[in-house]
Amino acid sequence: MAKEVVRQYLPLMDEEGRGAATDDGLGRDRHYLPDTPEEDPYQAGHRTCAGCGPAIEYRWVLKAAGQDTVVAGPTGCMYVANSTYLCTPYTVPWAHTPIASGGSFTAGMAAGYEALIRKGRHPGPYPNIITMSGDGSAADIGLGPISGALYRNHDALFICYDNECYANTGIQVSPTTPYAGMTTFTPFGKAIPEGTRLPPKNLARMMAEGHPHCYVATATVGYPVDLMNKTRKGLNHRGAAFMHCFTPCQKGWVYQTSMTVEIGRRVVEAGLFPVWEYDPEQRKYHYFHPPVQRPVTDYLAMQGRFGHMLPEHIANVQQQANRNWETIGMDVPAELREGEDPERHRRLREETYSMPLNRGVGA
Ligand SMILES: Cc1ncc(C[n+]2csc(CCOP(=O)(O)OP(=O)(O)O)c2C)c(N)n1
Ligand code: SF4
Ligand SMILES: [Mg+2]
Repeated sequence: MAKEVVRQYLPLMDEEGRGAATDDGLGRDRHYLPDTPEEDPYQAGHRTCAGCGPAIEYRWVLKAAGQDTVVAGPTGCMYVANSTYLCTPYTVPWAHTPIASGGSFTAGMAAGYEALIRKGRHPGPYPNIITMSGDGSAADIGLGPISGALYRNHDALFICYDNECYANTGIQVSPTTPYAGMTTFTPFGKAIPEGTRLPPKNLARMMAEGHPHCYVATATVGYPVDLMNKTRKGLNHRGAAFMHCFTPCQKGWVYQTSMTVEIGRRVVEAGLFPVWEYDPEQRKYHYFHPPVQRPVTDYLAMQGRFGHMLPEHIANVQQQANRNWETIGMDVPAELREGEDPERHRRLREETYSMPLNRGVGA
C-alpha cells in the first residue's frame, strides 16, 4: 500500500518584535534580526566576491530552509564560485544542473521524492526542495523548464537570484538588466548613450500572471527577515512556488563592497523593485509599502554601472519608478514627480560624489 507523503511545516519569524527597539530614525528596522536558526547549510569557505549579493541570499535562504533540504544550482556564479573541485560550502545535498535545466531537474527531484516516499524507499518526511537560478538562467536560457515545472505544480521552491546580468561569464546583459545599466555587451557610446536601451523583463509578474495557482513573491537581500519568511512560505505552500530575489553584484555593478544590503533596501525605497507577494488562494497581490520614498538618484549614484547616465536617462528612470509607486498603491510625492523633468537632473553632471546625500522623501 502506498505510504503517506508527510510534509514539513516551517514556522514564520516575527518581523516586528525587537525591530521597534532598533529603529534607525527613518522607520527602518535595519539592525533587527529575530532569533534565527544557528545552523548554516551554506557555510563560510565559498569563493564568491566580497559583498556578493547572491551569496548573502543563498545563506539566508538555506538558513530559513534548514538542514532537511536539497538544492539544485544551474550554471552561473553560484555554481562556479561555490564548487571548486571536490569542495562546496553546503552541508545539505546540492547538485549542479546545466544552465537551462534548473526547472526540469528540480521537477524530477520533486517527483522522485514523492514516488520514493510513497513506495516506502525513502523514510520521509518530504524534504525542502529548492532550486536557485541566476537571472540569465531563470529569465532567459532556463525560463521554459521553470515555467513548465510551475505549471505542473511540482512541490518545490524555484528561486531566481537576480544580479541583473550574466555575471559569471563577464557581466553581460541579461533580460533583467535595467534600462541604462552598463554591461560588457551594452557599453555606452555616441550611438547608444544610455548603454542598455530596453526595459527589464518583469519576471516575477510573468510567473504570477502565468501560473496563478503558484505562490509567487519578490524579495531583496535588504530585508533578510522578509526573505527568510518568504522562503518558508514558499516551502510551506503545497505545490510550486517562485521567488524573485534582488541580489546586487559587487563586481558587475561597481559599488563599495559593504553596501550590498543597503542597495537592497534603496532599490525598494527608490521604487525600482516593488516587494510583494501573490496569494494564489485569494488571487491577489499584497504590496510592501516602504516607509521611505527616495529619488532614484539615491540608488543610481551608488553604482558605477550607471555613472554614464545623462539627465534625460535619469528622468526616464524616475518616470518608471513613479509608475511603480502608483501600481503598488502609493502616492507619488511632488519631489519625485519633479524628477521626471530632465532639467532637474542637469546639475548632477557637475557634482561628483561616491555616496548620495540622504534625500529620502519623508526621511
Ligand atoms: C547553454 C549554455 N550557454 C552558455 C553558458 C555559459 N555560461 C556559464 S555561466 C553563465 C552566466 C549565467 O548567468 P546567470 O544565470 O545570470 O548567473 P550569474 O553568473 O549571474 O550568477 C553563462 C552564460 C552555459 N554554461 N550553458
Ligand atoms: S561576479 Fe557578482 S554574482 Fe558573481 S561572485 Fe562576484 S559579486 Fe557574486
Ligand atoms: Mg545573473
